[in-house]
Amino acid sequence: MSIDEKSPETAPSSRRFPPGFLWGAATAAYQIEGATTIDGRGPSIWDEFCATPGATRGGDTGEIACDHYHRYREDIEIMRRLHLQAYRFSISWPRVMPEGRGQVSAPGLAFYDRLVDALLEAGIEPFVTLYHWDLPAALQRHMNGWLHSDLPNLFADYADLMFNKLGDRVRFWLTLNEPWVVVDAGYFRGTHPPGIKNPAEGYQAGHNLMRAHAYAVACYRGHQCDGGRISFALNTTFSFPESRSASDQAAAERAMDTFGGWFADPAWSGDYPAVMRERLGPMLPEFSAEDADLLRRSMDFLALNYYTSDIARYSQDSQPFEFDRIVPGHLPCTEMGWPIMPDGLARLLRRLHQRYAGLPVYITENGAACPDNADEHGFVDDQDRIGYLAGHVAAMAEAVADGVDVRGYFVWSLLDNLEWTEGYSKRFGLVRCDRTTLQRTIKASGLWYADLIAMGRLPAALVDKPPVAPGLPAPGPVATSRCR
Ligand code: IFM
Repeated sequence: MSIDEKSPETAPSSRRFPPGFLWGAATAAYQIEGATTIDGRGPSIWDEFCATPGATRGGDTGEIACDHYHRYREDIEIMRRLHLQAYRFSISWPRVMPEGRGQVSAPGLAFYDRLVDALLEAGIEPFVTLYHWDLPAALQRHMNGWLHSDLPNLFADYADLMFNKLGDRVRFWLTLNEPWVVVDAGYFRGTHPPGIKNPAEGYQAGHNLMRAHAYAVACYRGHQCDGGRISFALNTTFSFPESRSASDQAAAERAMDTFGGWFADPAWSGDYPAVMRERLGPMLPEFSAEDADLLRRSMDFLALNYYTSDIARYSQDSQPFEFDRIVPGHLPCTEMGWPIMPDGLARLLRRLHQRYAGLPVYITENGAACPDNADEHGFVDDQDRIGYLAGHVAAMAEAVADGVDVRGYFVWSLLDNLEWTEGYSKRFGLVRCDRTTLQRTIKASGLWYADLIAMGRLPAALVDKPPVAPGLPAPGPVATSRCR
């Protein structure tokens, strides 16, 4: 063992993380809680969607999920064994407000109260997401969900309830998880509830989501919680230009502006990227001056969910933005069919650092679905997941060494859980959750992560020889056959 293996202080800067850096794991309510019909919880759009025959793989639902609602103490004990310093979870809106407005469920609120207390007792910092896709079904049924212009106000009322309840103990808040996915899957492609395929409605829903974010942030700032910070979780990719041509490079810029920029720009500057305004015309709603004011600087930190990257190619036929997003076919993929591209993370972090200058970054999700095989004891030796995580942690360390202010990293996910329409067939957990007994077993990746956290810096081997290819696609033609 070399000297810098022994002490974080003497490790080279490229392998150290700043003091106070938080290592965590993330989950979401509908994916793990179960207990969907007890203690006054109302139905969410995901309960209703999963009940539709053929909507999810194998007809899987969140009815039981990991039964975290009843087993949260056991799960926190596991977090302690993993040495987690932070835990990101979401509140189920219909668990605390069964109809989404008006009546409040005391047992629902009490659950999150107990959860936060138990986390703090275990020395784990809670990061709370207010909306991870489980809209109260009543709001969809009676108000048409995110298409209703008043939904942002109702969301702010719900947020206010949670700030009042937990704001004395929770210091990190996320209003929305991945508004891009809500719009893309829910309103463009119709694969998530509410199952709409209408671009104009998609842009309207996205607009109301960002207004909801802004109103909740304004409400939070009104509470003046000491040291509290708020943002929303942005999912996006780095788009590598397919070639060095000016047209491909401009296409890559447009690909990034219309993905991450679509949601992060309004929360930074109060409006959508210029390319969206120019090319979408009246389909893109306008923010009122008041909404724009609330939106501007409404992220106290940048919360990034990163899984993969892509390649952009100029294409005149692809209107209105004139690019094709290409999935590189020559790289290994996770079980989701997502190419493994840690270098995209390093590049994206540098780009975001320049574009949203001064914002600290937390990587609020990163992880891999892998074809886990459990042995007779339920143990999973998931070296592929370790490789994925190690490559991305190394990429993050590289960005930190370049001056990007990254302050935390959360693995998606703590537990194997309901991967939405994929049901339980795709497993992201550091911890296996047996589908019959719900027994939890820490995987090899969980043990690896616990060691990494205990060391507080990267092992030398990771820097000298990253376990996964850096992931920069070679310029030139790419096949799309290996990854979906
Ligand atoms: O499971 C999801 C999560 O709910 C949101 N981000 C991506 C994860 C993996 O698909």
